[in-house]
Amino acid sequence: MIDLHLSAEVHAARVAGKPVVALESTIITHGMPYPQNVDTARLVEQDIRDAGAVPATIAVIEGRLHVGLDPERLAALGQAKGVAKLSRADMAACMATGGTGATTVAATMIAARHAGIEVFATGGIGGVHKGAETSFDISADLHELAQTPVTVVAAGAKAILDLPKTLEVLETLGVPVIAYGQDSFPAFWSSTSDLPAPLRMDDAASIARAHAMRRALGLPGGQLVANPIPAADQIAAEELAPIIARAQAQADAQGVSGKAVTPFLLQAIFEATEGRSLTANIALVRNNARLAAAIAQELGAIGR
Ligand code: PSU
Ligand code: MN
Repeated sequence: MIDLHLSAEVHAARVAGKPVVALESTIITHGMPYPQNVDTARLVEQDIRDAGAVPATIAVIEGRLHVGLDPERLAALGQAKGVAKLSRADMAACMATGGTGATTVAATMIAARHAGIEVFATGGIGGVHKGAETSFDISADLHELAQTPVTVVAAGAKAILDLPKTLEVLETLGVPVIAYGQDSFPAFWSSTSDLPAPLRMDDAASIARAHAMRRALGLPGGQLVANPIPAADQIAAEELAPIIARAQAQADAQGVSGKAVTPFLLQAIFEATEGRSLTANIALVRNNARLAAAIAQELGAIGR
């Protein structure tokens, strides 16, 4: 029933029992401008190979669920206009109607589980938006983390969000939030925030063991690994705060809502920082890819 297509590379990895790391595609279609989006996607894939694992970028193309995109499909997706942004709610409908769409964190987790991939790298997960008490805008990514057993490596949640509320919801949903190598919860473009992370681990092996332990306990959800952006690449939170506030005010004034909010804010911040937010975003995704590859390898060593 599911038209699943594995890239040759992912198929070979499966046969050989090599570790695989899932990658999302919304960051390509909605998170970064062309051509940096395609360049970054290629670099991130190569980072994973260099770290000894195999990348599987996920997207729905003409109804087919692709796990691993060959370079031509990746380049085409990165230039295509009006690609749908697929989350848990719309992924099946897109596949059923032969549509094309990029997968968010939530939809990528669903696809990864279906393909037997347990580790996934992205930039930052979606979360509770500022003003959620009136807009009710809470990303489906949070609920997915509570349901789908995939370890997601991100640089925390995007700093455009209400980070304290995002952590509260993750706690309510029983999602482990593990800061990597530090006590504070990282804030996407900035390596630290004033929020303590609920858990801390300092090596990939511990994260893999915790993943395997959840599996052994039969717990349904995944883990969020919050990996700080390298200090040299970060933008100070104090510098970003007024820029984010202005972007949010623009979004509110223009009545931006639903799926459009996150891409709108990222674009406004890109313009206000003259591209520096994108440079930082690229650095943090690559950093996350390397850690995810290490976790996938450790998980492979543990076995099932
Ligand atoms: N990480 C990035 N850039 C992005 C995203 C993540 O560095 O654009 C995307 C992911 O696909 C994530 C989505 O799932 O933003 C969150 O969207 P929303 O807030 O509408 O759930
Ligand atoms: Mn939303």
